[in-house]
Parts: sequence; structure tokens; C-alpha cells
Amino acid sequence: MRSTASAHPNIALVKYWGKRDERLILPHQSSLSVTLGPLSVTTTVEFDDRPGDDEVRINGQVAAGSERARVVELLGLVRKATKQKLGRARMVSVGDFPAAAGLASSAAAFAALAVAARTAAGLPRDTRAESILARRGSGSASRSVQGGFVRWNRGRRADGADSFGEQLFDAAHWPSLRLLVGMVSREEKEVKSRDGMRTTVETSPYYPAWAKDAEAEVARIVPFIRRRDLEAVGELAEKNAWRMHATAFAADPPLCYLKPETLAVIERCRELRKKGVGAWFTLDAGPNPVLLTSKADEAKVVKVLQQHGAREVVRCHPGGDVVVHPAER
Ligand code: 2P0
Repeated sequence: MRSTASAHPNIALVKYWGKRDERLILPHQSSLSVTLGPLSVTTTVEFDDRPGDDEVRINGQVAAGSERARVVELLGLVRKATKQKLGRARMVSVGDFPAAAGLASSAAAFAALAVAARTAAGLPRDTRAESILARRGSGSASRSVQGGFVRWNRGRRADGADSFGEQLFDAAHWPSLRLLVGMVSREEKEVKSRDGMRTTVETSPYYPAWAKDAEAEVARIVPFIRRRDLEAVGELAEKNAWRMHATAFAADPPLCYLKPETLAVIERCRELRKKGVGAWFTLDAGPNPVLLTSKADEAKVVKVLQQHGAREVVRCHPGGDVVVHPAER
């Protein structure tokens, strides 16, 4: 009744921004990401046979409030999915990267939790069911159950059974790809993704155009990834990031996740490209840009990031599937 799983976070090349169903976490559009090694979150779940309150510890602290509630809800879904009688759970989760890095730590956390909880409950490994369960914790977590390049299919069904992450290419497909997170700010963002995307859906006049365009871009990027065309992937990812942020700027109240340092790094990317160094940015709901580059140009891009406001650079490459640890006893 105990299992431990590790999952990587991911960075979307075509972003998820906006839900059509808040409770089931169903998106308005498909999205596509690359799973990020070597960063990971490791989670252990243990059920015992007595009833009682679940115990939730995240990065050494007892979780409370909505953070705890999201974990408890997911554990409840696992209890419903099994015929076994499961009592209270103890859940311990530890990440090896700063939660405020601007990387979606929730993606890795809920992917690891979904797999560890299902396995601890005696359910068989099932990537689709794991992705759907992870999605209920955090939308982007549906893309962290598998490694490499993963498309989260929007789906059409009201119950969400067709809205899950699907691996298109594994991590070995493009080993020379590098994703460099430039930590220009460690401030906690003012508006969480969940709230920001809700405001955008409800108030941005550009929202319908965003959803339609992003769906088309997911289809367009796949052949570029297939042929490992960094320039085509980089250009599409940049454009998609600008469009997500433009849609958010147009919300009421407006949402701006960029800081002056973010723009400075974006400018540097353009200059690097003029000098023949391949570097393109993408940006989630925070100020820290993630630069796409190749192993050959990695050192030059890291140096430029450090010279222009990045206090730390986190170096990533395509990462693998969720790993279930061998039984500890
Ligand atoms: C993404 N983001 O595709 C986009 C781009 C942020 C910007 O997924 O409400 O933490 O838990 O489903 O998954 C961050 O949102 O939001 C996110 P919920 P989540 O990676």
C-alpha cells in the first residue's frame, strides 16, 4: 500500500491558457510541451487500513489550505477508482528545484502524485488514466506523466475522458535540444496561473482568437519537432508565447507577467540570432524566460543570460517518463 514515483516538470512550446471546465480542469485548446530533465519531484504515498485525515507534507512542511485540499481531492479520486478499502494516506513530496523558478512545479508534483497514489492503491500502470488523474490536480501535469514531447489533447467529452497527455516523441528523439531557464526574478508572482487564466477567459476580448490559433499551432509544430528543426520550433514557440501574453495583457484587469529583465533577455535572443547563435525564448505565467537552444550553442547562451540579468541559469534537456521506484520493503 506504499509507492514512490518521480516526475519531471515540463515547458510548453504551445501553451495551455484557459479552462472550459474548472472542476474537471478541461482546457479550451490542446497544448504541447517538452518534459524537462534533470529536474524532478519525488512523491511517496502510503495508504493504511484505518480511516482518518490524510497527512500531506510538501518540501518538509505540513501542507494546509488549498495546497492540501488539492492533494486530498486527488487521493479521494484514487479511492473511488479502486475496489480495495483504503484508509487514510500519508503523502510526502520533495522537489529538487525551487518552486518559484517559474517552472510549473505543480506539473511534476501532480504527475508524481497521480502515479504514486494509483500504484500504492494497487491499480495497474496505465498512462492515460494516470494523465487524466494528474490533470485533475493541475492541467499541465497531464503532460508530465510521459517524457519527451507530449501533446495534451483538448478532448470533446464533457467528462474529460478524452483530455489527456499523449507522447508524440520520446526524450531520445532530440537529445541535443537544450532548455535554459534564466532566473531573472525570484519574486512570487502576484497572480497565480489558475486565477490569471480565469480572468483572461472571462474578460479578454482576444480569448476566442487565442484558443483557435493555439489549436492550429499544436498541429503545425509537430512536423518541425519530427525533423528536429530548431529554428522552426523556436519561431513558433516564441510567437505562441507572445500571443498567450498578448491575450493576458488584454484582460481586465490587465495581466503582465513580464519584468524589464525579461524583455532585456528577449532582446538579447534577437541579437544572438543575428550573430548566428540559435536561441529562442518562451515564457510561462512568470518573469523567467526559458531559452531554446542546441547543445552546440549552450555555453554561449548561458553566458549571455548571466551577463544580462539572470542570477542563475537552470540547464535542462528533454527528460523521460515518470519513474516508479522499486519497492522499498
Ligand atoms: C502551460 N501554464 O501550458 C501554461 C503556460 C502557464 C503558462 O499550465 O489551473 O498550473 O492547475 O490547471 O497547469 C500553468 O497552469 O494550472 C500552465 P491549473 P497550471 O504550461
